[in-house]
Amino acid sequence: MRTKLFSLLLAGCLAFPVQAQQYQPSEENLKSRQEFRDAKFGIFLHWGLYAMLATGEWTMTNKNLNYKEYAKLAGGFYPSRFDAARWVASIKASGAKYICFTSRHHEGFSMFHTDYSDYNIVDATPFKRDVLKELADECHKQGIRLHLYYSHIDWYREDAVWGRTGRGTGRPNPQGDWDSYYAFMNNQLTELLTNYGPIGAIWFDGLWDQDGNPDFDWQLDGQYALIHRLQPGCLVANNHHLTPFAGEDIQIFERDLPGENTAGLSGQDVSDLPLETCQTMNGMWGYKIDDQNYKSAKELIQYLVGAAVKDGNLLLNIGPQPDGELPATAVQRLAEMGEWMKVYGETIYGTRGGCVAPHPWGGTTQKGDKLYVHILNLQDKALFLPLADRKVKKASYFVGGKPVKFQKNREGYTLLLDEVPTDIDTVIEMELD
Ligand code: H79
Repeated sequence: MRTKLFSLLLAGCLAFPVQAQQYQPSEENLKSRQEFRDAKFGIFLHWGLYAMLATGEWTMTNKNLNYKEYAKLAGGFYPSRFDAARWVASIKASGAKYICFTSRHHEGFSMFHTDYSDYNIVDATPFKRDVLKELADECHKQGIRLHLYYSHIDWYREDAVWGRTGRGTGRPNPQGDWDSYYAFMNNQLTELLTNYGPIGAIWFDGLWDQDGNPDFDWQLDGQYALIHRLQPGCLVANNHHLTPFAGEDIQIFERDLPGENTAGLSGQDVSDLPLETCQTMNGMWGYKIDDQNYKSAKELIQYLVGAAVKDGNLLLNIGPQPDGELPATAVQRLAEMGEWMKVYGETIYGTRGGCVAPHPWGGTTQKGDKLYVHILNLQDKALFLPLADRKVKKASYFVGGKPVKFQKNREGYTLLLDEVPTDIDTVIEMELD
C-alpha cells in the first residue's frame, strides 16, 4: 500500500517537473552550500558486496560476472565487525566534517533497507542490519553530516538501460525499461531522504555511462526537484565530469583538483558553485586487498591544502573491508590528518580560496582580512606575493606567532623567511588592510 501510494504521489509530482532553467536555490539550500564550503573536508566510503571480492567496486563488469551469480554474494555478506560508532569516531578524529556513503553503487546492491527491491542489506543478507540507518544515527549523534552516493547505473537490474558498462552481466534486455527504472530510483531517493534524517547531499555518479548516446534523457530535472522538495537543504551533486547542470548545487571533480586534469576525467570549466574533489587514499575506491599503496600523511594533507587554496573541498575515500572494519592504514592516516588539523584547522575551515592564486609553491586561503599563505614546496627563503593593491599590516608564522619580515615593491610583497621551509605546510598568517 505504502509502495503504491509513494509511486502515485511521485508520478503526480514528476508530471510537472520544475524546469531546469527556473531553478532557484532556496534559502536553506544556499545556507547548506555555505556550510559545505566551510567544512572543507569529507570522507568518502565505498562499501558494497564488492568488498567481498576485494578487487574494487568495478569487478562485476570488469570480469563480466553474471548478475544472478553475483547476487549470491549477498547470502554470505556478514560484516561481523561493523560498528558505525567506531567508523564515525575514527572519521571525526581526522577533522572531516562529513561522510559520503555509497547507498547503492553500480553493482546495484542497496546498502540500506528498501521496499523497492529485495536486493538489499536487510532482506538479502544474513546480517539483516540496515547499516545506513546505523551510520546515519551515529552521524547525527556524533555531529557529522551525512551525504549519500547514489549510482545512476545499475549492472544488476533488468530494467536499467544498458550503457557503456555492465554489458556482460547476463541481463536479457539491453533496452531495459526506463520508466520502471526511473520510478525505482526516485522511490529509493524518497526513502533515503525520508528515513535517515537530514542528508547533506545526494551524490550521483554514472551519467557518463551513456556518453555514446547523447540524446539519452536522464530526466534529471524531475529527480533534482524531488530531492529539493523532500529536503530543501540537501545539495545535489553529479559526478558527470561536465560543467554543472541547472538544479545542481555543487561541482564535483574526480581524482583531480579543480582546473587540473592529470587523470583524464576532468577538463570541464570550473563554475561558481561550491567545489569538491574526490580522491582515493590508496588507488581504488572499493576495498582492494592487494592495494597497500597508500598516500603518505604528507601527501594527503598537502592534497587537502591544495583543494582549499583552490577554493574546494576534499572528499577522501576509504574502502571498508568485508568484515566491516576500516583498513588499519586508513585509520592511521585519519589520525595523522586529524593531528595536523587540530593545529592548522583555523587556516582551512571556514576559509575561501585566497586573493593570491595558487602557485607551484602552494597557495592561500582567506577569512576576511586574514590571509593564510600555505607554503608546501619552496626551495627559497624569499617568497614573492603579488599583492600590489593590498596593504599588508602584519605577517607572522601561524605556528608560534613569530613575526615574518617583508618588503614591499610596486608589484607586491616579498616575505623574508627565517629559513627554507621544510614543514608539510608552513603557514604564514597575514593581516591585510
Ligand atoms: O565511485 C567511484 C568509481 O567507481 C566511479 N566514480 C568514483 C567516485 C568511477 N569509476 N571509474 N570512473 C568513475 C571513471 C569513469 C571513466 C570513464 Fe569510461 C571513462 C567513463 C567514461 C569514460 C571507461 C569507459 C569507463 C567507462 C567507460
